[in-house]
Amino acid sequence: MMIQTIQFVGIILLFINLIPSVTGMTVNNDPIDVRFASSIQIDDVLKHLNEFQAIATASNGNRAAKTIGFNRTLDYITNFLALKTNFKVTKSFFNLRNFQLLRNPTLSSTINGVVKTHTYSTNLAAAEFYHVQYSTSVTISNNVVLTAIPNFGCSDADWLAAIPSPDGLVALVKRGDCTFESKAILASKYNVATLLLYNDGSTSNNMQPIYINLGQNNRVPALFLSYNLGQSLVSAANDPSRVATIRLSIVTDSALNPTGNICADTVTGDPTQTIVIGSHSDSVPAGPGINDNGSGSATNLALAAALSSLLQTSNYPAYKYRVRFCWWGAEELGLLGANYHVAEAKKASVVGERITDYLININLDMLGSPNFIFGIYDGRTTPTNTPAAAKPGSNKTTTLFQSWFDQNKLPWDYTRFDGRSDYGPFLAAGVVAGGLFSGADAVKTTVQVNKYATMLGGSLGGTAGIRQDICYHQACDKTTNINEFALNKMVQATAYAIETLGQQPNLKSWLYPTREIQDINRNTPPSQYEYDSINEYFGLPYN
Ligand SMILES: *[C@@H]1O[C@H](CO)[C@@H](O)[C@H](O)[C@H]1NC(C)=O
Ligand SMILES: *[C@@H]1O[C@H](CO)[C@@H](O)[C@H](O)[C@H]1NC(C)=O
Ligand SMILES: CC(=O)N[C@H]1CO[C@H](CO)[C@@H](O)[C@@H]1O
Repeated sequence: MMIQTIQFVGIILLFINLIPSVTGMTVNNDPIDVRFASSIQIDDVLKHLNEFQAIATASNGNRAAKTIGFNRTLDYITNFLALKTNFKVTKSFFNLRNFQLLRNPTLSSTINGVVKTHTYSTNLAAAEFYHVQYSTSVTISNNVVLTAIPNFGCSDADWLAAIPSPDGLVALVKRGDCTFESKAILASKYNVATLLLYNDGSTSNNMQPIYINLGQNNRVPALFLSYNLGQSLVSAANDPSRVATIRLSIVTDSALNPTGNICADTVTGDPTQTIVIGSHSDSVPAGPGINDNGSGSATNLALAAALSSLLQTSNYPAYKYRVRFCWWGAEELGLLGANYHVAEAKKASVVGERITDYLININLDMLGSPNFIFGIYDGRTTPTNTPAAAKPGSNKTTTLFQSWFDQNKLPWDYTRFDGRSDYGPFLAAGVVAGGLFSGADAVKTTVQVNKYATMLGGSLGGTAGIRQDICYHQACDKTTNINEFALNKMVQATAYAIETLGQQPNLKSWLYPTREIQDINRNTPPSQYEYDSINEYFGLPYN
C-alpha cells in the first residue's frame, strides 16, 4: 500500500512544472468564462431537495444506507442524470455488512479444571470483556486451547513464534504498536478460532476493555478484554504446568446489503486528468438528511445538469479535463462508498479508472445549514498521513474558494480538514482535495455572527451561541432546515471552482507543483501507515 503511494508521488514529480501564474480569476491573464457559475439556479437545487424529502417521507422518514429510501434516492439520481445530461453514468455496488449483536457475547476460561465465567457489560469500567464492532459470529462450546502471541502480534514473525501455533486456537494479542485491523488481518491469516485483544495496562486509563471497530472487511471473531483478564490468561497460556482453554459465543447479524455508488462523467475531456466532484447520497437513519447531506447531493445533481448543457453549447470553452460527478453510498457508516471507490481505483488498470487519473476531489457535504457559516476546508491543515503530493494543491484549492467569497464580498471561515468526510480516502491516496461545509454541530460564535451580520446585513448574521445546524442528524433535518441564501452562495462558489479548474491550461502542474512537493518531502519523511483504517476516520483508539 505504501509503495503505491510512493509511486504516485514519483509520477507526480515527473510532471514538468510550469507554475502558471494563475490566481484563480484568470487563465493566462484572460478572464475565465463564468457562465457555469452564473447559470446555476438555486431552484434547481431546491427541486432535488424536495424530491429527497418526498422519498424520505414515503420511506419511513429516512434515506439511510440499507433502506428502501436509499435505493429510491439512487433511482432518482440515475433517472435524473439519464434524462437531463449526456453523461456516462455508472452504478457500482459494494456489499455493506450489518453488525448487530443478537445477544450478549459470553466468555469463560478453564485453567487446570477451574472454570471462570467472565463479565460482559456495556459499562466498560465493570466489564472484563466487551464486543468488537464487525466481529464475525462464533460458538465454541468445546474447550479450545489458548495461545499468547508474542510482542504485539503486528508481524508474521510474532505469529510464527507463538507456542502452540495459533492455527485453530484462541489467540491473545496485546494492544499496541500497530492498528487493531492489522492484528486482525494476521489473526485471519493464521486461521485463529477467535482473536482476544486486551488492553496494555500502560496507564490507569488503559485497564478496562475499550470499544473498537475492526471495519467492514474484518473476517475474524474477536472480543476485547481488560488488561487484568488478558494478563491472567496470558500467564496461564504461557505456563507449561497449566492447561488453559476457552469457551465463548458471539452471535451477530452480519447480513450483506448491496449498496451503490453512482458516477456520471462528462463525455469530453481527458479521462487521465479527471476532476471528481463528490457528495454522499445516504442520510443517517434518524431523519431525512436534507441538509446532511441532501444539500450536497442535490447541488451535485444541479451542477451536473448545468455543466452538461453548457458543454453542449458551441461557444462555451470545452474543458481539457473530464469531470466526474459522484454520489457515494454509506458515508454515514464510515465513508464506505468513497473508501470502496478509492480502493478499487488503486487496483485498477483501466485508463480513466486509476487513482492516478484523478487530479482533484471536490467534496460537497452540508451546504445549507440554517445557522450557516461559509466554511472552506483549510488546505493548510491536511491530516498528518497526507502524502506530500496532495498538500500544495489542497492549499491552493482553499485559496481558490476564498477568492470567490472575497470577490463577492462575502464572509468565510476555515473549516476542519481532518479527513472525516468522503474526501478523506482521496486525500490519503495522494489526490488533492477541497470543498465547502456550512456547519454541523459546532456553535456559531459571537465573532462569526458579527462578521456575517456586518457583511451580509443583520438578519443573515445568524444566532450566536447555538449550533450551526440545530437539526444535525435529527428527524427535523427537513427542507425547512435549509438556509436558501447560504445554499445558493455555496452552489455558485462550487460552480466557480469547477469552472476555474476546468479552464486551467495545465491543471496538473497547477495542483501538483514539483518544487513545493519536493520541499515538503525533504522536510517530512513519508508517514509509515496507510490511511485506510476506519478507526482513524472516527478518531477511535487504534493501537
Ligand atoms: C436495494 O437495492 C439492492 C440492489 O438492487 C437490493 O439488493 C436490495 O435488496 C435493495 N434494498 C432494499 C431495502 O430494497
Ligand atoms: C497556503 O496558501 C497561502 C495563500 O496562497 C500561502 O500564503 C501559504 O503559505 C500556503 N500555506 C501552506 C502551508 O502551503
Ligand atoms: C462535512 C460534514 O460535516 N458532513 C457530515 C455529513 O455526514 C457525516 C455523517 O453524518 C458527518 O460526520 C459529516 O460531518
